[in-house]
Amino acid sequence: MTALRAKYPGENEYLQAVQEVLESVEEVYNLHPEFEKAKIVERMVEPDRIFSFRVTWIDDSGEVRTNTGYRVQFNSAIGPYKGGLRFHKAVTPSMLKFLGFEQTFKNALTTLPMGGAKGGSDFDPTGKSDAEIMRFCQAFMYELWQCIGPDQDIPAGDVGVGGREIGYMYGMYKKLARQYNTGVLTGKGASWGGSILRPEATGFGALYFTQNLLHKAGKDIRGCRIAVSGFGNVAWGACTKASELGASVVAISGPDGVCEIPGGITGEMIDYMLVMRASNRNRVQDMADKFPGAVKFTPGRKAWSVPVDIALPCAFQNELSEEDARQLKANGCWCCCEVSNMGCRPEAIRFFQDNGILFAPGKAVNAGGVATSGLEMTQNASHISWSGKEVDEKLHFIMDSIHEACVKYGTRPDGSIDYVKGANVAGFMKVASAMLEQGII
Ligand code: 2IT
Repeated sequence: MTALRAKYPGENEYLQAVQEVLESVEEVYNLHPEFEKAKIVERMVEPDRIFSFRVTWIDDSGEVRTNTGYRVQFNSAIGPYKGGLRFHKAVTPSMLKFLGFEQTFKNALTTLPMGGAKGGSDFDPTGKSDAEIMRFCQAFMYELWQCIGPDQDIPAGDVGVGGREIGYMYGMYKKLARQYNTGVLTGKGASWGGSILRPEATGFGALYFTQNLLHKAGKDIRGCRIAVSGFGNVAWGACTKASELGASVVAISGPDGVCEIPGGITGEMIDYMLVMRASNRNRVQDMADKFPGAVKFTPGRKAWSVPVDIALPCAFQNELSEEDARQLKANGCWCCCEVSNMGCRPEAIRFFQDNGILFAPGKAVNAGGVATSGLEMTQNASHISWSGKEVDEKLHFIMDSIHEACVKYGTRPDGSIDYVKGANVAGFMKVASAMLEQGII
C-alpha cells in the first residue's frame, strides 16, 4: 500500500478499494508462498491496460463540447474483460480503476468466466436532451469500438448508462465495426439480443442475497422497513423485489434530498422512478410532486436519516459515512446490504461490524447484475432467448452460490459471518489461482 500510495497519489477511490481487499486477504495470502513468489498482489492491483480518448460532440445549441472517455481493462485471468460504462461528471481514472478492480473480484464470485473491466466518461447526462445523449454515445463509440469485442471486452451499463445509451452505442458499434454479433454489449433491449430480466437483475439479486443473509441470521424480510438511496435502475429493481417479498420501502433519496414514504412505496411510484430517470433531471423531489400526501420531501437530507430496519445504498461510492452509520443505528437499523459499488466508507463498515449490525459488501450483494450480463452473453453466443423464469432461476442460484462462498471464507470462530472478508477471499483465491496457473505474463 505504501508503494501504491506513492505511485498513485490522490487516486483515493482506487487506493481505498485496494486497501480493503488486501486487508481482507492478508491472512490467507501469507499461507500461500507460491502467490508471493509469483508477485500475485503486485500484478493484480495494476490494470492490464487503460485506454483514454477524447470525445467531441455537438450540443443542441450547436456548441462543440469535449469530454474524456476511458476503458480500463483490469484483469483477464478468468475470462474476457467485462464491466459497465459510467457516465458521470466526477469520472476519473481513479474512479474507473477502483471499479475495474472491484469488478474483477465480483465477476470471479458470479461462478461465470468473466474478467474485470470498467469504463466511461466525465460526460454529465443531467439536463441533456435525448438527441444530445445519442450524439454523445455515438461519439464515445467512435473511439471505443476498436477496444471491445464479444470475446475480448464486453461493456454494459452503470451509473448514467441504461438501455437507451446501450442502444445508441450498439447501433454505432455495428456501423463502425461491421460486426453484427449481439454479444459485444450487454443490457441490450429484449428484442435485439438483450436478456429478459437484465434491467431488474442487480436489484433482484441484491434482495435474494439479503434474504439469504437474513435467513442465516434467523430473521425474515417480511414487514421490514427499508431505506434505499437513489432512484436509478438498481434502486428500481431493489424496490420492486423488496415490495414483492413483503418489505416496505419507506425512503428513497437523490442528490437533492430524501423522500419519505410512510405507507411504503407503491407499484405506481416504482413505475414513476423510471420516468424520473429517463427525464435526466436527477431530482428525487419529483416523486413528492407527483404523489403529494403519500410522499414527503426534505431537501439536503439522506435516506439514512429515516428510521428503518434495513439500509440499502443503491447510488454511488462512499455515499454512507460513519456519521450516517451512527444515525442508522440510533434509529434502530440492524442490517445494511451495500448494493452500490463501495457505497459505504471504510469507517462506516467498521462501525457496523463493531456494533453487531449485519453488513455485506457491494461486490457480493450487487453481483447479480453482471451475472445476468454473463447469462445474456451465453444466450447471444447460442442465438437463443431464455424465458424470464429461466433467467430468474439461474440468477437465484448464482446469488445463493455467492452467499455460500461468503459463508465458506468469512465465518468467524464465534459462528458469525464477516461478509467483507468472505467475499474478498473467495474472489481473490479464484483470480490468484488462475493467474498462477497461467504463468508470469
Ligand atoms: O457494477 C457492475 O457490476 C455493473 N455496472 C454491471 C456490469 C455488467 O457488465 O453488467
